Amino acid sequence: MRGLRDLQRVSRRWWLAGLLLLAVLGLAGCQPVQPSAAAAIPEFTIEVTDDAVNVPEVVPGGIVRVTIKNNISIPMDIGLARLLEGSTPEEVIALAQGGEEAFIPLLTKASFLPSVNPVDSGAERWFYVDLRTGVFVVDAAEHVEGMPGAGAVHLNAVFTADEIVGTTEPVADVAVDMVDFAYTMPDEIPAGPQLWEFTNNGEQWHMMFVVDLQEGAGAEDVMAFLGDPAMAPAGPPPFEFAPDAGIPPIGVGERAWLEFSLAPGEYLVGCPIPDVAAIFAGEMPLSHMEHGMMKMVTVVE
Ligand SMILES: [Cu+2]
Repeated sequence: MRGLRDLQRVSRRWWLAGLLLLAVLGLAGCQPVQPSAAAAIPEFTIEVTDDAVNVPEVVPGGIVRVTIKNNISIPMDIGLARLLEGSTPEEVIALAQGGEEAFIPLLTKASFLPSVNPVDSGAERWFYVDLRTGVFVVDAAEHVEGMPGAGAVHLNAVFTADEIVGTTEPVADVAVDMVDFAYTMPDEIPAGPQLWEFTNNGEQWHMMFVVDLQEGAGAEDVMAFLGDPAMAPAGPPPFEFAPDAGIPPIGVGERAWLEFSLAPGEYLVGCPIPDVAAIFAGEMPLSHMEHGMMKMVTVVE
């Protein structure tokens, strides 16, 4: 979904964070093609073609494995959203394309599930997600670096999960509980492929970027680069976004499982989303990180 970018534009001082987030999003998601961990978990595929998004009209509810295939010649940003009560697929599809002004209304109409930005041409990505039941919108748009241009082509589909079928919990290696404004998760994580379970138990949307800090760098360095660009220190940032790690924003109450693999080292995880409660109150928002939603994590051999 485009919403993250729009959300970033809500507050001008966050524009750089927006750019950095695009880098995170480009890296977030799961490894391609992986044997099913548990045959009991129902699965379905969302396939993007030149003129349509193909997905079954009715899919199994509960915990499912979703595979996203991009069968067109350009990279696409592909995401899922749950319709909140009282909203229609048409309004959510329109708002998802509507840019900055549409973002706050979108927050009240839909809840985001994982997105993969981008899915390369010909590529396939997967994740587990708890759909529960509901009506869902798929939004696929041409991937762009930086801020999305107006009038980008979107392809959409709508599907429904009527019945809880998937009741098998994937076996998570790393459980991350996200609240306003903190992560509860282990301090140490083994290197190599790990299945991370993300649960948003907060009252706002949350995400996680994962940065690999250079020796001697700390959270304050990341904050300095994510804040007001006019105030950013000179020179390159003393950190890098970890490849294939992190999760784009997910809505309140959502759960998703993504596999990624980290090399040993010291990492900072954080949520740079602006405090939407402050935005609703007409105030200049602090970021969730500034409210304390970040944590140092050690990845061990
Ligand atoms: Cu957050």
